[in-house]
Amino acid sequence: MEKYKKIVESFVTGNDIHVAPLGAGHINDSYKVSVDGKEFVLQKINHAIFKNVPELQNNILRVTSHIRAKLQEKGVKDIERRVLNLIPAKDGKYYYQDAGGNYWRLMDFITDSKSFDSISPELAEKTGEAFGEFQSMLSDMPGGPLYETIPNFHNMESRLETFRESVKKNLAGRLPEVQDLVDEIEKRSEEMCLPEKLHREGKLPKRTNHCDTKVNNVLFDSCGKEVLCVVDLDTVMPGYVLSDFGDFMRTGANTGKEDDTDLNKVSINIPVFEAYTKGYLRTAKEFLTEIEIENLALGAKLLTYMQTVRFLTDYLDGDIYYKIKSPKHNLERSLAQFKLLQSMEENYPKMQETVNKLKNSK
Ligand code: GN1
Ligand code: MG
Repeated sequence: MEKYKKIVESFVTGNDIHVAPLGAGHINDSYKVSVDGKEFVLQKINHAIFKNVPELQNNILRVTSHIRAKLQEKGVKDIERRVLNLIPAKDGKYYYQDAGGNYWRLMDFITDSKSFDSISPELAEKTGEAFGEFQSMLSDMPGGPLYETIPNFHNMESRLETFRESVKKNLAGRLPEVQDLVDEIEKRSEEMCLPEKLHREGKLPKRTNHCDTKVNNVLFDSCGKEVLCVVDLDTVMPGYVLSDFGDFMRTGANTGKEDDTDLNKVSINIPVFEAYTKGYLRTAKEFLTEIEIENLALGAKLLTYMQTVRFLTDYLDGDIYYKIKSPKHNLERSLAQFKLLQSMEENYPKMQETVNKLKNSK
């Protein structure tokens, strides 16, 4: 507790400081802080994953400043609840590095808000609109492309390269146990690298993406009716829109859990797929090209495949990236993602039909 107080005091001054754990992300550690009654979010940035913290924080500053300016232009009220607000440290930097080398940041806590961990079609539609609007607001951000906070984050070719290295090294000796899944991954590798190929051919653009489009990264007002803002901006960086679309489907349009051990529960939730697509296209369609729209459904398969690969890579490496809750957690996650992928493969014609049907509706 004393340790946290000192960190908080490198940003703000106060007499009565309280710190309590907040949320359950896989990567950073978050705390809710109160300083003389005013609430903040304090985060320890996972420096092993986000290697360049000054660039990371600069990205977030650029994104939030641009969105804030847009909202001001539109005359939106209540701006402090509509976009994250980073608090500078007393030395003017947007992060603080403690004596142990850890990096910290402070933000205003968004009051009277809630996020959802479960989904309904109605919620999916609002979330789709929110992420479409987010991409749309950032489509004219000046200053050139953002820094890639994790290089090649959603690049399937690069993820496969890393995966193949891990298979070769077999550091944790787990390869025999997962050989079947490795084979299934390899069978699909060409199809899943199509977006990289289209990009090289100049057909698929990179835009500013969120790169972690889970439903719980959208804050709603306390009644859960209206979207306030998109949060978790660490991975906002250049990418293909199909990635953001696909990562929502991977996380939201699943009838089971990301790490479900009962694979019978895991399948694509078609009503949620349809509702998100409707909301997303409503706000994003004006800036999307035909080829981007045509490849949205592929994005859902791709991100599910990518996560199958990422969890399995970590299992093969001996669990060094994701926090785990049990020894086989990464394998269970990978198998559950693969089951979801198979369900998407079965439903692929229906998914494409849905995108086609909705691209011309209002
Ligand atoms: C990580 O920490 P969290 O839940 O926001 C990961 C995502 C994965 C996700 C899997 C920086 O996100 O890419 O899709 O876990 N973030 C990073 O649940 O690797
Ligand atoms: Mg995240």
